[in-house]
Amino acid sequence: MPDRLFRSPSEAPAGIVHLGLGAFFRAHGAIYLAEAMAAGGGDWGVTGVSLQSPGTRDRLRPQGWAYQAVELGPQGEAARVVTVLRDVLVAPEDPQAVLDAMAAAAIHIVSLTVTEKGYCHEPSTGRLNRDHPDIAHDLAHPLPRSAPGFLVRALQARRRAGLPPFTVLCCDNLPENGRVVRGVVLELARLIDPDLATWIDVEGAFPSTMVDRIVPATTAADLDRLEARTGQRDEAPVMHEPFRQWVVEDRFYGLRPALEQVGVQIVGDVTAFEHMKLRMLNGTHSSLAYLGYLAGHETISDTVADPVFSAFVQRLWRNEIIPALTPPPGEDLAAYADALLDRYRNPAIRHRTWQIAMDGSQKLPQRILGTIVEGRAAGRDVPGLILSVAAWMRYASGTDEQGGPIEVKDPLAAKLAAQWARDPARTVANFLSLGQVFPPVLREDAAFVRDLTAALAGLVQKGARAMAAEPSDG
Ligand code: CS2
Repeated sequence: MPDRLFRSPSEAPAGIVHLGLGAFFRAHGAIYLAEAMAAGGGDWGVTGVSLQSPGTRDRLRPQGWAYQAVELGPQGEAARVVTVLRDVLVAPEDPQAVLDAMAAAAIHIVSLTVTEKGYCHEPSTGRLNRDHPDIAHDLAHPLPRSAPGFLVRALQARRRAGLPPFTVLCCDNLPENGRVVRGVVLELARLIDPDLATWIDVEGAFPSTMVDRIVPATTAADLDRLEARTGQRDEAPVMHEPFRQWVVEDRFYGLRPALEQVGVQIVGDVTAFEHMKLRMLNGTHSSLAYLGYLAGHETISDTVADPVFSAFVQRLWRNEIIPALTPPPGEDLAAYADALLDRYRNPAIRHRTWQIAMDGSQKLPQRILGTIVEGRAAGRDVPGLILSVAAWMRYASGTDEQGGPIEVKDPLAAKLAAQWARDPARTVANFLSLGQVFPPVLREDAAFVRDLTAALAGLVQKGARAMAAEPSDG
C-alpha cells in the first residue's frame, strides 16, 4: 500500500470560513490565499464548509486537510500541496458548529462558491425565492440549511455578541455577485429580524468578484495517475488549467489578505470584468456544452477540435458577444477570445460537456439571455446565441439525437422536460413561459420567438453539428 498524503495542520486560527468546499475553490481561491499568506502574512487559514455531503471532509481528514492541486498544461502536469485548510465542517451534520465557526471573532471573511442555485434566488430577477424549500425551512427554524440562511443567522449571532460583521465574498459566476448575495441576505434578514436587516444594510460588506479557472471534475483515473507518479495516495486532489484570474472589489469590512501581492486585481468596480468573463467564457462554455453534447462530443476540447464548432464559437465572440461588451480597463476583447480558444483546446483538460450543461436554468440568464436582449435592442442578429438557447431546450428534453436518455441535472429538470412538445412552436412557447428563466421582453419579441422556433426545428431535423455549421457549409 502506498503512503497516504499527509501534512500536520497548522494550529493558527482560521480567518476565513468558506461555504461550498468544491473543487473550484480548492483550485482557485484556496491557492491564492495560501500564496497571499506566504507573501503578506496574517492568519488567513480557511475553515471549509460542505453544505451537502461529507465526502470531501472524509477524504481530506486523514490527510490533515492537505491535498494536491494539479496543473494540467498541454506539455504536462505539475502538482503542489495546498495546506490552507484548518478544518472542514459538514453543515447538515452539525449546523450549529458552522454558525459557531462563522461567528468566531477571528473570522473576517466568509467566502462562497455554492454555485448559481445555492443563492436560492430567481435567476431572471435576482430576488430571493421564498418558495424554495430551504428558504421555507430557514424561515421556520433557527438552524439553517441554505447559504443565505447561514449568512443571516451567523450575522445575527455576531450582532448579538457585539462583533462586527464579516465581509461576504461571493465567488460564484453571477453578474454583480456581491449585489446578488447582499440582496438575498437582506431579503431573508428582513423576514427574520428587521433590525438585523438594517444593521446588515448599514454595516455589511459584499464586494463583487470575478473568478476564473477551468477546473474539471477529478476522476478515479486522475487519482491513480497521481499515485503512480508521486508514490503517495491523495484521495482529494483537484485538477486545473494553468490560467487563473481573480478580480475583487476593494470593499472589505476591516482586514483582508494581501491578495494584491499575488496577482489578484483589486478594483473599484468589477462589473465590466464580470460581464466579459460570464458572457465570453461561461456563455460560450454553455453553448458548446449543449451543442457539443448533442453532437456526441464528450469534452470541450473534443468539441472545439471539430472545425465546425471552433468556427462557430469564434463567430459567436466576434459577431454576437464582443459587440455588446464594454472592455474592462486593460483588456483587449479580441485577444481575450483568442486566449479562451487556446484554453478550450488544452487537451489535458477533460472538461465534460455534461458537467457544464448542468443547471442550465440557473446559468442561461446571465450567460446568454442578457447578451441576446442587448443585441436585439441594438438591432444586431444573434443567430448563434439563439441556436444555443434552442440547444439547451433540446438537451433539457432529456433525449439525445440518437433517441437515448440524457441525465439532465437541473433544479428545474422535471419542469423542463414537461415543457417539451412535438411541435417546436409549442415547445418554445412553453419554455418561454418559465418566468424564472426568461425575461418578459424576450417572450414578447415576435422575431426572437420565430428565430428560436426555427432553430429548434432545425436541431430536431438536422442535428446540432449541421446547425452549428456556417450557412454556406451546411
Ligand atoms: C463552467 C464554469 O461548469 C461551468 O458551468 O462554465 O465552471 C467555468 O469552467 C469556470 O467558470 C471557469 O472560470
